[in-house]
Amino acid sequence: MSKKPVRVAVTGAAGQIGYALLPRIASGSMFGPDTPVHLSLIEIPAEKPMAALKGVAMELDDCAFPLLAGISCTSDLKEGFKDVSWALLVGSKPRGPGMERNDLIKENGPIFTGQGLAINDHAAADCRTVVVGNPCNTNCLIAMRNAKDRPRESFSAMTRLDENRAKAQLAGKAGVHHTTVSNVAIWGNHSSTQFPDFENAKIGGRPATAVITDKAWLQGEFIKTVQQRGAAIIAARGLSSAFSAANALVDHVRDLLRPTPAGDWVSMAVFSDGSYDVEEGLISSFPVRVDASGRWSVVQGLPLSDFAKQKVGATVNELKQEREVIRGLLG
Ligand code: NAX
Repeated sequence: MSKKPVRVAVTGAAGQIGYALLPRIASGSMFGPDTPVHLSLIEIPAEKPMAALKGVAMELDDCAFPLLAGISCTSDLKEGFKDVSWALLVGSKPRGPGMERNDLIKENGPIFTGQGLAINDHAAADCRTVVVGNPCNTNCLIAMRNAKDRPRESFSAMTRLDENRAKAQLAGKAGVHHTTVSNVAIWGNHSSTQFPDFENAKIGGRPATAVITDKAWLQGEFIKTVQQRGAAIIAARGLSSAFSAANALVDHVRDLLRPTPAGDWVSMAVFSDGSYDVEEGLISSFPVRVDASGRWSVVQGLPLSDFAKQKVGATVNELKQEREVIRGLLG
């Protein structure tokens, strides 16, 4: 192994997304076939998750992945985030029976206070943090605000699964392969208020609205299907999305590591600079481009109809409400 291994922390590593994600990282899907990785796996300090984590590490050993330089397992945040260049924050508590969304936000918020502080103090100087654990936009806001010495640009939350879901729906309706669908932006919150933007999407290089002329479907069923896809998977499988979420995280990190193909964009939730009237400082999903030096910027000047503006406004309002629930955690 001539290259220095990339150190990657994964929280919630014994969970179901972790189980689908770790072999993808260790086999080279995330950082490429020439880049060795060291996995720093973080779980909560309780017997069951730590035992499960041990089992996951044993399975990783048993794969004998050529790129896997090492594995460490811990519940200590200082140790877990020490010198990592990537902090993938997947772990959080699932919503319990009868629990309201606001209860979940209050329950999970403090996790991201501690993790933000630990990343701030112990991660490598170039560390980039990606939040998956829900509510991921608001958890990302908490982590970013608590990592006071870190650049805000180094934080993002994952809406790539929503983008991929939207692409699959548009391709299915148009009867084409999903690789011909491009320029799909997810706006706002990773929740059932998100706006999957069909107005600026393209299919085979043409406006999606010229290929799919069923406006009622685009404005109705399409949006609802993407917004509710997570719930539909739970209803069908009895468990929430796992390998599709892991796959989207692989896509998200790769999107940050290479220049975005010319003319296209990717969706990720990043801090708002006020673009498109999204309040400055919120973590909102936008169409984003990454340049050759690895810096992202929000794509400017996309036209949004009154319909789209109303949808974006609604999802941004939800982000503001979530921020009020955890305002005390914002450092
Ligand atoms: P699981 O319940 O299978 O696993 C979560 C793991 O996190 C558990 O092993 C638990 O012990 C651990 N954990 C909890 N608190 C922790 C803490 N403070 N530090 C370290 N580990 C901790 O959930 P899974 O299906 O893996 O989903 C993980 C998160 O991803 C959930 O919050 C889920 O809602 C969210 N998702 C986000 C998606 C997105 O697109 N942004 C899509 C998929 C998924 O719903």
